[in-house]
Amino acid sequence: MKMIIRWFPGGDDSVTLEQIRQIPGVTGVAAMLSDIPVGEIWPLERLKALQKEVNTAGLELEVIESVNIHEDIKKGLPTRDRYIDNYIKTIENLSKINIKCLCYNFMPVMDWVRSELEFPLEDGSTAMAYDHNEILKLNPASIGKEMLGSSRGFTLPGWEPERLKRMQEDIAFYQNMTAEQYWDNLKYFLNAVIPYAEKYDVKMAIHPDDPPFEIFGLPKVINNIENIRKFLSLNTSPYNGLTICTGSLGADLRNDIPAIIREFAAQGRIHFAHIRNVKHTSEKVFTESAHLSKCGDLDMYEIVKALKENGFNGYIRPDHGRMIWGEKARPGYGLYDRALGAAYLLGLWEAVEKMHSCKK
Ligand SMILES: [Mn+2]
Repeated sequence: MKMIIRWFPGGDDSVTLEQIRQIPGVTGVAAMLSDIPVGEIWPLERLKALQKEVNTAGLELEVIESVNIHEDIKKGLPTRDRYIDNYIKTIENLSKINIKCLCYNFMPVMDWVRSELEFPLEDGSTAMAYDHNEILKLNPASIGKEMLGSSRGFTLPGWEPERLKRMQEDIAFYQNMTAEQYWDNLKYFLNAVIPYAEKYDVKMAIHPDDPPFEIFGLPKVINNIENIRKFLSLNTSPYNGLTICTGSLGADLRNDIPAIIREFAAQGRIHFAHIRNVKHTSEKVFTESAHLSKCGDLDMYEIVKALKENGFNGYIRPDHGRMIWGEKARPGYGLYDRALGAAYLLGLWEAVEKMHSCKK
């Protein structure tokens, strides 16, 4: 297992590589080139420069998160083949700098959604929050503007300006698509790309839908154990794998996260884990919380134990943190709370590991 932290290059992060280097036990980062328009090839020279910058700070560039999928692929348009070819070329370039894991998602139109980015918690910190009723009150075309309006001037991954411009018409497009057609488009993408992921030895790790329930009539794919089974059966290569995001899946209280991890880690299909906690006040209403089990609804001991006991050998990062100690950062991606999260998760990992060696 390798503990890493998500970092945004190009001056688009308040957190520095030097700070990340000083978090005990963290050896690398997950990063992306957010200025490359979705659908275009990521240039090798840019990737080499990014890797050099990370290495110079004493860290490894471990995971690319994310290379986003062009909407034409998700829509199944004839133009998708050009974008799939570009995606394959990007995978080839990632292999040339020895990247072994690529995180992506297959959410239509909009990426992750929250109703508030700075929700005040009792202890004086703030966190991102979701209230389904508040989301339904919003004009779907304006959600992005509202989210970006409170992002402190940072880009929000998955909320690129070009995506926002087309949001209304894209939402309308999917109203006429059945869930099975959407699955077919995902299968078409996988069957085109996974053979190259194998060839170039880059494991593909799809991120769950966030939130995992339906909004504005848009299709959902990676949102519960049945659909994850279905996804993995579309292409059975181990290179067709998962990013398990405990907070995304955990937003639906019916999801048993340790059970999901046990099943798919044992099959060698989990390559990357985002670990964070959520605290519900009711169904579909939650705040992101500190990582500790006692701070949210998820049992982090059981989650780490499920990974360790089922042979998980991939990358873990603490996911979104709260904003604490007066920090001003991109929502979810401050230094302090994620550093606390990393230390806590590494503590749980060590405890589980040592309990196992006692039993032997
Ligand atoms: Mn995540």
